[in-house]
Amino acid sequence: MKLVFTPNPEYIHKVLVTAQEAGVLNKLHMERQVPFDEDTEIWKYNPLGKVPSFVMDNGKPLFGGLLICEYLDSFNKTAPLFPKDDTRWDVRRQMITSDGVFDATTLIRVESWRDKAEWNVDYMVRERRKIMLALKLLNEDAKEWLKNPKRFHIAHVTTAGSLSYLSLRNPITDCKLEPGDGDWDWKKEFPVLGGWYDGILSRPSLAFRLAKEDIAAYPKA
Ligand SMILES: N[C@@H](CCC(=O)N[C@@H](CS)C(=O)NCC(=O)O)C(=O)O
Repeated sequence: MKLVFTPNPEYIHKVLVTAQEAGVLNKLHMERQVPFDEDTEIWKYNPLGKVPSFVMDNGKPLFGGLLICEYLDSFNKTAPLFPKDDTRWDVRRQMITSDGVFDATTLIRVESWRDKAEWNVDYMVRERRKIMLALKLLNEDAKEWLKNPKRFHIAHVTTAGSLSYLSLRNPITDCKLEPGDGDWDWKKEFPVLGGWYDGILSRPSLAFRLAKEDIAAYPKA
């Protein structure tokens, strides 16, 4: 199994956590590709040009982080993360909501790479709105999660991943799109979600990150 990733390990966080929970982390061959590099070879794995991308042992590709997670979860015979019971639609909606926070965060950041005078502010404010509304909804979901602390599923993985990315690179405080954004603290605005996040981080699979030297050591091709 091959996992194609970027030097920014936040993009494959959910994939690594799911692989670790399924006990197949050591079966992953890692290949580093930077989608925005001119000489990137990402296209040979994924016509959509994105990481994470994946190649199964039969040589067939998979792409879309959530689909890769679902595939890896199929090896989890003890406690699969994608439920099949009555909760499956709620959990998948939560998964999509939190993964959308990650995508909106990325899109604002990518736009902010341009000179400030060239920013498409309307577009950035629209993505900002998605982050705020999605976090509001997840803050409600977290009330239910806290009632059942032993349960762990894919939406927990994607939510923790999106929140750790937001804690690391926060385009709302960086870009200051609306009044007060410079001091915005997601944990203050969404305290239930913040409390849930602080608690869940002690789970070993969530705390796992590729070491910086490992990221540098993986061959580009
Ligand atoms: N939520 C998506 C995120 C994928 C994503 O946006 N990856 C970025 C990482 S830089 C990318 O490859 N962008 C290249 C592009 O949009 O062309 C997933 O998990 O598959």
